[in-house]
Amino acid sequence: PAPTKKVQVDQVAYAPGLPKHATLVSDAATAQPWALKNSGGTTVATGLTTPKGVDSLSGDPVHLIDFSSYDTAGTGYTLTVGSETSFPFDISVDPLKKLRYDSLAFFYHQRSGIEIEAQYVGAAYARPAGHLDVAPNKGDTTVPCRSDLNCGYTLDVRGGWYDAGDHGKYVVNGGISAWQVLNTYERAKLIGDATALGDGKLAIPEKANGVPDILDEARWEVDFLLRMQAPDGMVHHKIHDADWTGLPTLPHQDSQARRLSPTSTAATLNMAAVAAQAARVWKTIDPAYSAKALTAATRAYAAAKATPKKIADPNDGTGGGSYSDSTLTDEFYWAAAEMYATTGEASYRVDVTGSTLYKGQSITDRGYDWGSTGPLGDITLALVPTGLPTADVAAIKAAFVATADKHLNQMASLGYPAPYREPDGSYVWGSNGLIANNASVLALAYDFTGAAKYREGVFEALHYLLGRNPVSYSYVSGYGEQPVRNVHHRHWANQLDPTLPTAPPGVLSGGPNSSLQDPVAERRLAGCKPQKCFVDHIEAYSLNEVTVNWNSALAWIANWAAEKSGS
Ligand code: 9MR
Repeated sequence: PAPTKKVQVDQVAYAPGLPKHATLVSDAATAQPWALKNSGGTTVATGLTTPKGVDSLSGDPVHLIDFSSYDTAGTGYTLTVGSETSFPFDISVDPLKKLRYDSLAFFYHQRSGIEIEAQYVGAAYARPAGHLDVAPNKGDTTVPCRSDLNCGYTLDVRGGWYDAGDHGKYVVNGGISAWQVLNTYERAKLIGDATALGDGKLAIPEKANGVPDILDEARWEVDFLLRMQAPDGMVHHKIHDADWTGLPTLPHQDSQARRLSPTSTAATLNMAAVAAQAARVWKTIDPAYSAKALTAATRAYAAAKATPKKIADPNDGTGGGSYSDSTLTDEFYWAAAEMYATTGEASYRVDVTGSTLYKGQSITDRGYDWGSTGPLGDITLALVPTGLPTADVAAIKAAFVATADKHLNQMASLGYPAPYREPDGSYVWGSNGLIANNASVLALAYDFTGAAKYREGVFEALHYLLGRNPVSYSYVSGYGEQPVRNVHHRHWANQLDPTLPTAPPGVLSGGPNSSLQDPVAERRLAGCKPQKCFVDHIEAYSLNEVTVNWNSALAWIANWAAEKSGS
């Protein structure tokens, strides 16, 4: 295990002009003196800690350190209490300017069906194309259905992004990720500032095609989602290996058979939602593509309405994740919202306004993820001008603001504030993704109200992810003094093979998971408190994997925070 600090800080940076908080681990009952030192070791500010008792999510006895009063930009600051010193950090917005692009760069690395070129990623990360039916690959240009299905066709489902450390491609997870990348752009364009998201900002093959790179990257996934549509309009839930491969295995080395799992209503609605969003985003940029996406979305939406309860098998988890979800009210609402926002058609409007989730009934303080997509529809309806009554849109925004208030209330009681709560107090698989998504709820509350406390909450969440947590890790690779280095990934497997790289900068680890769902977690973490259920180990796939949906959440908030920092 890596050493934990007694003075826990964001190991990357605090933004000038915003509150600056750190956490002292100490069972002293009284306030302790702290000192902020600059890179030369000179004390530039001092103060007293505030004892807060034993923290519920970490079990640590904690004190709050508030050094907000010091606001001089610089690098290499440290906080000291007695003989304990924090990792160094900056007071600066510069790291955010980099993180906004590094977090998006992740997706090019995850591309299937295309060579990853050294000119964009450096020699260590370059690799041949995966899954274009070049031996030993057995897919993905003519993929049959699972043997028990006999669907009578094969599909060309090349392309898209690999989900995570594995080589599966799952519609419901790829879909929300593409949506979130597209929403990063769409939100900036509609109510923020999209100038930093233009063409030429990312190192990808499409960087000089006149189209914003963030859209080019998302299109790689949207194209794949469209390919997953079956002849009847339904969408296959996923395509992945027949059996799990070992670590390391680069995509082009994978010799497993590839199989389509059955179509599902969730995947069909998910594709409908994203394709409808894509039709809107590309309407003027590429009208033919926009029309193609809308046709696919329309067919998918109709197919889902005709087959409303086809649930993906929860036990279909060999060689890939199951991503099964039996509650589809939220997917129906999300898809209807996207179809309506894009087309304005009355039938979709009826489906939106008739949903039990309408007017802000889907957002909770747990947040949203691949199985809970209603809030994505809310975000679209709150941002994109539609013909819905102003009062109804206001109710959606108010629900986000009320949820953001709940986050702030809970964060105020925590030693390591993070906007996320499960009803039972646990932390689940991908807790960092949920935290990042809930940070976007705080960000939207700021967009809707302009109240400073919500913006501060977003940065507090970033501080947790970047090191102000009880395990002293920056959960973003390449960022901070002690970043995760051994994420679960079949290429970035340096821990197992020193000739392979660690993760490139800007990749978010899944983070603490109190359910201990892999052998390393079981062995090492029995009895852990939720925020402490973490090890930086490559085999700890239930703690330290990386995925497209967690990085899309990180990219969304990093871009928002960079925008709000004037960069
Ligand atoms: O992120 C998924 C999480 O919500 C589930 O609890 C977990 C177990 O089913 O699966 C996670 O997704 C993994 C997927 O099944 C396979 N690819 C890697 C994903 C991240 O670990």
